Amino acid sequence: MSITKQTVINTYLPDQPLPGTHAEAFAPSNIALCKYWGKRDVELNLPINGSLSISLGELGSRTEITESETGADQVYLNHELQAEDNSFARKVIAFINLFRGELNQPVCVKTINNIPTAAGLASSASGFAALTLAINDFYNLGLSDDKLSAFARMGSGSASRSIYQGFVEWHKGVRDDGMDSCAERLDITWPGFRIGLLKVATGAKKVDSRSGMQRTVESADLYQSWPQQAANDLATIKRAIADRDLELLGQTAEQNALSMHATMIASWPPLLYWQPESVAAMHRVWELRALGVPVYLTMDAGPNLKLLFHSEYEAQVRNAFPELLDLDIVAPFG
Ligand code: 2P0
Repeated sequence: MSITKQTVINTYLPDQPLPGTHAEAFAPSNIALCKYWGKRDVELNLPINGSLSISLGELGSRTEITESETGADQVYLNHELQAEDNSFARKVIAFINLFRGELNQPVCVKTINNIPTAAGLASSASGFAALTLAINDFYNLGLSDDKLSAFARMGSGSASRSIYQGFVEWHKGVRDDGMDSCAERLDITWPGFRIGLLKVATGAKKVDSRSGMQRTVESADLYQSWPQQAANDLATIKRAIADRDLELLGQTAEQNALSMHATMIASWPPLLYWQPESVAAMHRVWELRALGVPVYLTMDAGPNLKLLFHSEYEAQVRNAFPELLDLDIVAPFG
């Protein structure tokens, strides 16, 4: 049986957290170049494969924790007070409960996501990372980066990577308590690296990634080939980053993303996050490549595309995708 989150946290926390007064933290969103898809432990969000991402600089979540002045917990999202039974508020308070133990101190938690709504990006990674950083500060826990990453992972797997900026590798780890399943920043900068956030379709998805990946693991025979491919792709992507080789990075990331989607499509019931507009945008990427512009795509559990390219091709990419607004092209190294 799986170890519970609470057991893990109790093992690694000071006996009793100190009551706090104020804390504020920011964490970036991230886009996986080698994807996390499938868990070996659902309770602790322990992945079957390692993954690697790029953080999105100033795009992400800012979370503030203060003492509640009303005597009850309060949760705000983008300046709006959330009802107690709202799913976001419940997740935030459940996560805080893991850390505050017997401390009878109601808190007020305010989260602001500055991810452009046009980009269609999920915010659970940056949200749980910012919340973990703020909790560490608020209760004076003094946790190491490894522990912050491992604890953020218990909120949402991809949040383990959002503890850091730049290129980040999440080690899958082998321990039952998951404390070696944490992320690490790669010591590499690449000023010309660009990510285009291309929103091609609107509307909430019907199957969230959490249940989507579980369905894939349980029902897709094709998933059997995924862990080995992900391990190979991870190694190739690390090499491509070290060599600043955009073509090798782009090819591997694109094939990795489409292979992940192939495992989803091979699930039962089938899981296809693509919309007709997604497929049309893929063809536009491939046409642009055929014209000699090295631009590559990656996609997560949704219909939108993320484009990977070098700054010298930004004008051509903008021409081919006029719907990309200024804020939708991210320069993760400034
Ligand atoms: C990733 N995704 O590596 C992959 C690619 C979606 C597709 O991480 O259940 O929200 O909270 O651990 O982290 C989205 O999954 O899932 C995700 P949980 P999470 O970015």
